[in-house]
Amino acid sequence: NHVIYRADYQAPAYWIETVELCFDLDPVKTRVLNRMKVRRNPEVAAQPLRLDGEELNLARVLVNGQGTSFKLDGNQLVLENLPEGHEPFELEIFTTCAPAKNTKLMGLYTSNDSFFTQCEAEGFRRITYFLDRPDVMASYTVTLRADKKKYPVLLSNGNLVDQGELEDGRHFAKWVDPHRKPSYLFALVAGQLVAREQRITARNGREHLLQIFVRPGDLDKTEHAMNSLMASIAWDEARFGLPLDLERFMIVATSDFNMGAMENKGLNIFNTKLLLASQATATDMDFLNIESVVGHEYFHNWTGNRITCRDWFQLSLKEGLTVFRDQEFSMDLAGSPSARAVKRIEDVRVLRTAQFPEDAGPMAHPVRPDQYLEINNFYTVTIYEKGAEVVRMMQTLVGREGFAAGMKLYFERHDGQAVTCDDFAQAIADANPGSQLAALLPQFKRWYSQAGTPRVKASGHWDAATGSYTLTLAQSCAPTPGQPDKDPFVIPVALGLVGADGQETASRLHVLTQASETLSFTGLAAEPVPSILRGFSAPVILDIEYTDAQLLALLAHDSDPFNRWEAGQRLGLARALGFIAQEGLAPAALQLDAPYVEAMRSVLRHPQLDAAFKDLALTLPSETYIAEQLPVVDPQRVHAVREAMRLQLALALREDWEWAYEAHKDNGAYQPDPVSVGRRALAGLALTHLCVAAVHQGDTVWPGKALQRFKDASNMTDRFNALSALVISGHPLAANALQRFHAMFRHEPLVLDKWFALQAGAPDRGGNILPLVRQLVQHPDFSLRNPNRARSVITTYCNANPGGFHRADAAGYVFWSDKVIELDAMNPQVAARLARAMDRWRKLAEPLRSAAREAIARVAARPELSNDVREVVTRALA
Ligand code: HT7
Ligand code: ZN
Repeated sequence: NHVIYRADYQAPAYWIETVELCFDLDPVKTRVLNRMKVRRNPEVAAQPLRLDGEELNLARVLVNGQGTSFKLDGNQLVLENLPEGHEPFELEIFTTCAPAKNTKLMGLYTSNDSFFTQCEAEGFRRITYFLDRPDVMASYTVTLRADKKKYPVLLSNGNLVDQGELEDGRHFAKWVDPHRKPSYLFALVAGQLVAREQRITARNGREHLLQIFVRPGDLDKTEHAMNSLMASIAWDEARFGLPLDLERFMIVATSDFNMGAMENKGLNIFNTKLLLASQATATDMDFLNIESVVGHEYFHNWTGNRITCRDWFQLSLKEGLTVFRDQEFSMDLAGSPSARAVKRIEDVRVLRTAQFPEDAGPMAHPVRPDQYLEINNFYTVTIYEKGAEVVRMMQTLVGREGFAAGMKLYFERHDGQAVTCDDFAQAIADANPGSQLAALLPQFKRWYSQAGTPRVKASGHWDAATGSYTLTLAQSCAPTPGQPDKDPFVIPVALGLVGADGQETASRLHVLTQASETLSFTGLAAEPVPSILRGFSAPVILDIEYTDAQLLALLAHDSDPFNRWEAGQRLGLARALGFIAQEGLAPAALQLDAPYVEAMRSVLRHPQLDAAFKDLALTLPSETYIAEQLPVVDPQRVHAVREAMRLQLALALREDWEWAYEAHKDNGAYQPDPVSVGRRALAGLALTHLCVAAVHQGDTVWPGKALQRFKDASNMTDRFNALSALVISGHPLAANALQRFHAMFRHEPLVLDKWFALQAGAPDRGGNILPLVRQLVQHPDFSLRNPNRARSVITTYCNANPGGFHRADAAGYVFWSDKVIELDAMNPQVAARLARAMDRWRKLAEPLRSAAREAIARVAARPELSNDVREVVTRALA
């Protein structure tokens, strides 16, 4: 229960060379025999061996076959009388644990009568006593014994070397992992599972068996995941020269899982939500997420597993790099430049709506943090998404080929090791000696050490007499907890100058290193419009005072699709902020100006733009993003203004939405390719606007069409979009459709999650959502124990429904505190994530701010809180 500091890192005093684990699996009492070959680390002063263990019953400890004295010190087993010298000795530990009681879902647990493990970050210590830290890499041999009828499939990492029958209807399987690994990559699975199998031959001629294990009824939903896995294997070989290093690569799905998926060596374990898909049950978004997460976990096989983290402060070494790799994978699969841009825009949206607030709030931390109380709290958008942006900037600075060369050097130097973020950055720089990255490496690495989102203020000056344009870029970064002052970052700024006629007059990458720098452009015929931070070339906030005319020009002409989209967002954002600030303006009375509406119409009707881009461009900035731009937030007003703006767009573009719907709602064979996905998304957006307009006008035609679409749809995307249109518009037909939807899919847990989330996230009308959420948590299909289900209702309501959550009567906050406390007793990780819904409470307008503080203090006052939740609420109140 104490803070851990990066600066305190010390190499382990002992190495564990081999581990032989033998499990007698039983839900109530599983016996674990752990036989290790251990030796002292000659580089560290002699000291007792301290092994981590949590919620274990210790039965026996033997050293070289003999009983030995030991102490239990908190959660550690301490062995003092160990053999002298540096020869390996055998340490045997026998413990039991209770998987069925394990509601934390860390360590060994049961779910639907099967056994699963989750060991990252510190779950292995809940299975046996161990040096549970990533820099201790060992060779594992695992024997699983269990009742054959109940658990016919017995899996662990590596290769199956033996299996057979035992007495009393039990059987066994023995697995040997040919690769050394840290304990967090250990996994076992046992249960009644079936597999989709695929044999492949890699480029180098090696044969591999790919298997995806699921519950028997789910086999028909594994084709997409298998295709994604094969695509991932091919991509990593082609782009980075990294082949599959295993004879057998297995993925298993479980419906009880704290996060999305886990990259255990050769035995990935996935949340069913990110593995199972059929056109009848999964949306396009699900298909895309599965592709990227299957890729992500597979890519960890090299970036994370072959080269792992020295300590958990280096988490972004594997996560930032692997997110970067999965983003590139999805972009490469998407194909066309426009589809790549759509993916980039989606990734940036996540960064700006989730990571920027994190970086501005009480949990702000550097990409490589300096301290933590609970490591599980640091699986964050900063470590993952901002970490990926840092890697992306490296690629921008050294070029794509230079980056591939850097990766090659990284593996040449560090394969099989546990290393640091410094080692990675050094390898990329050393492989590119003439690059700006190499020249600026110490300064560049401030991205790892300084928290907070830098701001770049851009101001242009046009001198008509000389035909020259100067652009001044000035950077700053606000204080974050523990870091009052920041030094300048290295900021790659991709920029261009766009003429009024749309012609591009300049395009370059400027690397900003000073607090302020001025760039000059000469020989220009007319004042240009600057297009700055193209492709979102750095994770910064760009402050620039554009006129509407400049933004309209960029929206119409910018050759950079990201900034084209960004111009439309800035136009919408400026209007939203203007309406919010206008005191006395009732949202119902607001009027969108004709130039903006016409610009949106032009995008929607544009003959060349892709539907997917149109969908993004016509979607207003989210409430969360709008709120982040305000010093003091009244979420109700933000919600009301955004809703009113959407209604205006719905009414003003009504005929255009009708056209868009009819032109894009094709019913061809279902394919989750970028073009079809974009068409369905735009049709869905159009249908929502048409229903919103219809409800306002008291017209029933479009809600009726939406209901028909809901009934006739041949895939979940169209069906769910139609249902959402009814729910979002608040049309009375929504109730009937929701009921039917539930009846149709009552045996499909992942679809029921959607049903719950749609309702918990629906626009609030007169405070109706909280009572509905209270009903939903009483629904027979609701369960707090299942993380997916708990998140679908509670996290959706508290995190993704600001209008419904931030109630004047503070009842939303009371609900939040009740649920955080209730959840914390069973699953601290899930509870702590929910606790983060209050991160930005200091920005709230009174009386919400005081009410929020009171609710957080109520949670913090509980004496029995987990470290997970305690860290979040303590930081929030600090
Ligand atoms: N590396 C994995 C992280 C993860 C995890 C961490 C803590 C607790 C449960 C967890 N499940 C998965 C997933 C990834 O980033 O690939
Ligand atoms: Zn990962």
